[in-house]
Amino acid sequence: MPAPTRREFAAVAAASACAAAAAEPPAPPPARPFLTPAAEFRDVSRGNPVPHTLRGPALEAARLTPETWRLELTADPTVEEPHTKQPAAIAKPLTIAAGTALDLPMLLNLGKSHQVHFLKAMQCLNIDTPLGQGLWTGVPLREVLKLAGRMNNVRRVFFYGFHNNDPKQRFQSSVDYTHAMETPPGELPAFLAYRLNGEPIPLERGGPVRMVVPWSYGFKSIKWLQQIVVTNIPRNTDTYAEGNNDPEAYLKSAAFSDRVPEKLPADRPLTFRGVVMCGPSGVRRVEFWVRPVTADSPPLADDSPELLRAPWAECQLDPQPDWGAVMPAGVRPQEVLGFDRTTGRPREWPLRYSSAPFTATVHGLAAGRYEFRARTVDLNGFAQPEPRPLQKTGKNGIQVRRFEVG
Ligand SMILES: Nc1nc2c(c(=O)[nH]1)N[C@H]1C(S)=C(S)[C@@H](COP(=O)(O)O)O[C@H]1N2
Ligand SMILES: [Mo]
Repeated sequence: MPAPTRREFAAVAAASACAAAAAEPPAPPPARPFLTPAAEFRDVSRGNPVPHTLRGPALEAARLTPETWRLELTADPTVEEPHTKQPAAIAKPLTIAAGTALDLPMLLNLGKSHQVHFLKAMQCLNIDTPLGQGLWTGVPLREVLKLAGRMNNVRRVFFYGFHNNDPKQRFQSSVDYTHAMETPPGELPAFLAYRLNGEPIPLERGGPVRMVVPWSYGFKSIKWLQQIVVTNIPRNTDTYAEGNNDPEAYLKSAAFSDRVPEKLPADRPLTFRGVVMCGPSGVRRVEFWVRPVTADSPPLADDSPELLRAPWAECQLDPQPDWGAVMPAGVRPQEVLGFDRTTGRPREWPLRYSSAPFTATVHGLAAGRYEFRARTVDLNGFAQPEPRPLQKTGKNGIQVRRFEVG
């Protein structure tokens, strides 16, 4: 068991804070910063050695310093029957050998006319709670693809980052050509990020340059990005698919409740916390249910009749933060995608692809054992884990927090 973090004990801290107050408890203070400091993201990195452990000359040889970083953009020569009869072709490949690879000053220069900012919570498809939430800044992938000039026979865009010379260690992902090039209004583009929370992306988070695919789970947001390969292979060949994951899954809306101490005090309001992740289906509300149990109550499945008929009650989303204070210096809220150009407020809340904290305050629980659950109801009216209960398309099982009162 890892050591409990500050956040895991937030529920009890909030509960005692409420106990100190007289009648109706005030909203407890936020238990997590709205933007996760870059060093506090949970890390999911493959490789031996993991790229962010490289130092000095090894780091330079890996081209992972701002000065040595290069991005190559090439065409995949693969043909394979029956689906790929002609290989992809581009007019102007960007390669280290020809001295045409993109370097960081060139990418930052492209940012002068095409820079985008937005909030995204990074979530691993196989881990329930988001790893962290950041304000990411960079250049849309389409602007980088345009540098290659005219393209032919391109149906997908593969990309991968630094890995050592063992091809088995390559961690590759992709998007289709249409998603790379044409962002529907109101949607967010895949982009090459070079800043996180207003600072250069640290090596640990995949800097100098990381791909960020807003609508997807973390596996498409390739760290230490160095290669983009356009291809005429129409299939998804993402490395993550080898783990039986659906590599085209987009983020699910889901509520994730914080851990709860085993014992909670009686005779006072109890405040439970969590974070809601907002996928493209949106979040109509977050609900909770406290179920009395005995020590040997069997687990309840997410689709059991008792759970589906339960008296779920509404959770409170925390008030939106002070956007001027949350944004790093130099980033105005009105410039952030998803925010209104004039008011500087998010156009929807929770904001698509980001996460927001919620609380549930429970009064008058008698001594005994209980389970706490929280779930989302999306804008279609589907209650978590519907409409995609398959966990390999994104983790959205309903968490069960057992505790004892008194
Ligand atoms: N190059 C590279 N990029 C990668 C990975 C990796 O192992 N290597 N892991 C991916 C996965 S599965 C996840 S969930 C996220 C995690 O991002 P984080 O470590 O910044 O939290 O990075 C993604 N990008
Ligand atoms: Mo992941």
